[in-house]
Amino acid sequence: MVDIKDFGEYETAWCPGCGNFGILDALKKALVACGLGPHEVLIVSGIGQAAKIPHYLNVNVFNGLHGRAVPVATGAKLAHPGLTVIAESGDGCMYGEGGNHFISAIRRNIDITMIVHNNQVYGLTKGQASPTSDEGFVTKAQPHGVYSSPFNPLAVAVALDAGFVARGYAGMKEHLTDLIVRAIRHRGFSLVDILQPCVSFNKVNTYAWYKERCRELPIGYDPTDRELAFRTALLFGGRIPLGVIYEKTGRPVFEDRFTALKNGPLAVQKTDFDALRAIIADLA
Ligand SMILES: Cc1ncc(C[n+]2csc(CCOP(=O)(O)OP(=O)(O)O)c2C)c(N)n1
Ligand code: SF4
Repeated sequence: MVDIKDFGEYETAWCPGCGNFGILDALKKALVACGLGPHEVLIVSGIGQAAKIPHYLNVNVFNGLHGRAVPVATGAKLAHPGLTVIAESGDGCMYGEGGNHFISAIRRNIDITMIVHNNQVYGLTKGQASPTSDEGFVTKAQPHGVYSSPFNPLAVAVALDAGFVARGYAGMKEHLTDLIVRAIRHRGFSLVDILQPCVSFNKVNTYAWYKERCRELPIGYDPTDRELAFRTALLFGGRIPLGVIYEKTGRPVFEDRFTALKNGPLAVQKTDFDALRAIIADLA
């Protein structure tokens, strides 16, 4: 049986009080609840404070370039569909540098779980605005306040008909654990956007700020109602709904369309070098 200790305990480089700690804890608990052993899980990240998460877990890991977690996760899932593949990074990494990959993964409906630590700021590089920063947010790099309007990942995901769209909060660990479990179990692309206080560089969206606003979705909320999901995804400010905002099953999953995978995972298939040489010769 899998135990939380199997995922290890490591010293971190995060500031005391950072929301990343709650997310790491919830993730470990979710993996245990799913009964997944470390060898069955791959976590891919990019660059940033959130992207250090695989350094602090005993699982298969790949820490790549800024914004490139999703393409690596996609390749890994195609090579080995039996793995539980999680792409996990910050809002800058996933929605800024990796924004187009986010959109493409939803359109493909590849069976990966995307976990985004959304602190509405670039933490690692000391507090510049990120794509989810509110308009007017003042930073050292944006002394007159942010001019652009914020990117809304949930509304974009619902608009693209993503199969599973959820929002959690790092300060509500049990609730967050349940969301991650449901996201991992969902077959197809799933997004868990997690509100994460950055105690060093975001002095607006603090624990107290979230406590006042974050509310679980009402009992009876129907996540299969896409119009309702879209309206819910637009709520941010006075009230912030948490939970599974949209869920849709039955969309074809990307890896199921690959004839090459009918003979088993690429990871264990033998390479046909003669066929490969013939293709290269044809291209020459
Ligand atoms: C292509 C590229 N652009 C910029 C950087 C510099 N950089 C490193 S981390 C980072 C911001 C990370 O912010 P976010 O993804 O929100 O994660 P956080 O640190 O807040 O967890 C930036 C801009 C980089 N490493 N590579
Ligand atoms: S800078 Fe912010 S995001 Fe980075 S470790 Fe510190 S509190 Fe966390």
